[in-house]
Amino acid sequence: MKNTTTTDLLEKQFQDRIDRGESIEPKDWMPEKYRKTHIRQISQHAHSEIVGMLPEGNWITRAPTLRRKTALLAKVQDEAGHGLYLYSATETLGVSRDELFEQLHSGKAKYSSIFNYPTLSWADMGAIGWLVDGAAIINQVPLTRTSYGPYARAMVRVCKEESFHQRQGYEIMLTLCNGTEVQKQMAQNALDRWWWPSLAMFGPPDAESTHTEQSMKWKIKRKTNDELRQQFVDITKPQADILGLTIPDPDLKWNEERGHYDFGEIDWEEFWQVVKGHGPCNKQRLAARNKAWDEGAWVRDAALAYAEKQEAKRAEETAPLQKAG
Ligand code: FAQ
Repeated sequence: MKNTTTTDLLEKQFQDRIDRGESIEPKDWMPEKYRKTHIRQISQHAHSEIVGMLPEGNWITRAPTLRRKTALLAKVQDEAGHGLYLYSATETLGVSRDELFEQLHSGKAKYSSIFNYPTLSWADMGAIGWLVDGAAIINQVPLTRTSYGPYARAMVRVCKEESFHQRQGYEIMLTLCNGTEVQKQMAQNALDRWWWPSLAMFGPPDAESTHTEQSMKWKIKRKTNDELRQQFVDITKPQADILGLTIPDPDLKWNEERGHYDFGEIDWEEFWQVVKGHGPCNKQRLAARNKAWDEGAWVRDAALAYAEKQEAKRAEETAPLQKAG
């Protein structure tokens, strides 16, 4: 009984801190569910960045020019960096990186549905930058003000880099759309394939979202899935118009009364199939991550052996000093 009262009080003080807009730091008291929700969301985000390298990595050797290749390489490396900041942020909550890797490699962990779709042409590099990074920015800018300090700080840098990614993608689309008829067709085809998965990427509708209500209270999420999805549609439609491309949705129309675009129904059945592991590339993505992990074993072993040698050397050097002291 006494314990429950103490926990209630702590939870109230915690909620008051959140309501005042204070940042929660790793050593602060936090409800267990707050800690677990963060481990879940930040690690899923980290896994998404790491798996997200694969669809684009597929095109590095086939980029059409040296300039495109350099930009794509830099983008994919940035994604690795984002994964690492996010794994570090997750570790501050008391989970080890090895545990997180195990969850990803065994298929237990979720990562974003969007990365289970194939990249069939060079135009997909444009569409991913424009749409997927565009969606990521809209989702992640509010996360720079999320209540957990290490996550919020990681997101500041991530968002700056995502902004470059979005622009390089849009520029690829613009070049293709100003090119030959066949190039414009490639761009349209990429838009047709990536549009709906990009909308689904924001997560299930608010009414069906398990975590939104609590996450909004704790200011983990600053906007709901549907609010962010609407913002994405409103920003992206005029960008498609500039490209001269058609968004593959006959129901997409400006609604004067709402001051937003109306849009058609997302295929949620497809979304859940992909989330449950039955998307076009889920098996391929997990196999590629496991292969990279296995083939990288010698690097981890070498780094560990080096660290142990350095440690032994330091111990040897400080031993006489300690004896003298
Ligand atoms: N895919 O109750 P909610 C990027 C799951 S990074 C798979 O609404 P929540 C950069 C969800 O986990 C992209 N699963 O959940 C890049 C939950 O399952 P659980 C990743 C999804 O957490 C660009 C269940 O459905 N971004 O793109 C998805 O409140 C280009 C119920 O959902 C982030 O992770 C999905 N799309 O809201 C890299 C941002 N959506 O865990 C390379 C941070 C939902 O109970 C190239 N995360 N689920 O088993 C977030 O903002 C949130 O976690 C949401 C989901 C909005 C993704």
